[in-house]
Amino acid sequence: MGFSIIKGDITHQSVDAIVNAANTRLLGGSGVDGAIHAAAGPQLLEECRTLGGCETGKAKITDGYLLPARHVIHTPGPIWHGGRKGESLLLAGSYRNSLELAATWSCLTVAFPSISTGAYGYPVDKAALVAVSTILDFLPTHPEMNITMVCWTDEDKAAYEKAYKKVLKDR
Ligand code: AR6
Repeated sequence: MGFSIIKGDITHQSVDAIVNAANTRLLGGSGVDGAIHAAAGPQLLEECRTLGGCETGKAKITDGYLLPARHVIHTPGPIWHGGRKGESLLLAGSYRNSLELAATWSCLTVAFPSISTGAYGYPVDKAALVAVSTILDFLPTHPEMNITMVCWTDEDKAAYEKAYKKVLKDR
């Protein structure tokens, strides 16, 4: 089963699909969304305009244009409101729906950023547990896929590694 955690820039990943931590309008933004649109070029926004937005926790796919990645899977993660507004289920939905869309499009290599933990304020330790357990639940039914968490900082990478160890230990 392929799961790894690295530090890096998701716009540099040569994979079948990178995932974008988008918003429900799917028309770009700051953070990783801004970086992906900047690297993909203006055609990405043109295609996004045809999609009609996306619900929180769901996912839509586009071409990767000038990116080394073949596709971009856009998913709006939840905004953190303290943890009692269904945030964890919505965040799990973002990971699971992105992975199911990737599988539908025969993507074997998929790279995720740390969805919702920037502008959307989801505490990274909590988000990492949701992300890792959702990915590890998905992988046994898709053993051909390789999934990478691409963390922007050393702190984020440490949080995902810690979550990975905890999820493995608790299974
Ligand atoms: N590669 C990998 N990770 C990155 C990169 C990069 N190039 N750039 C930033 N990150 P955020 P969110 C990390 O705020 O919390 C946007 O405006 C970053 O350090 O990008 O889901 C959207 O349009 C953080 O760990 O996404 C939405 O409106 C992680 O990516 C809103 O922000 C996610 O931070 C979404 O907020």
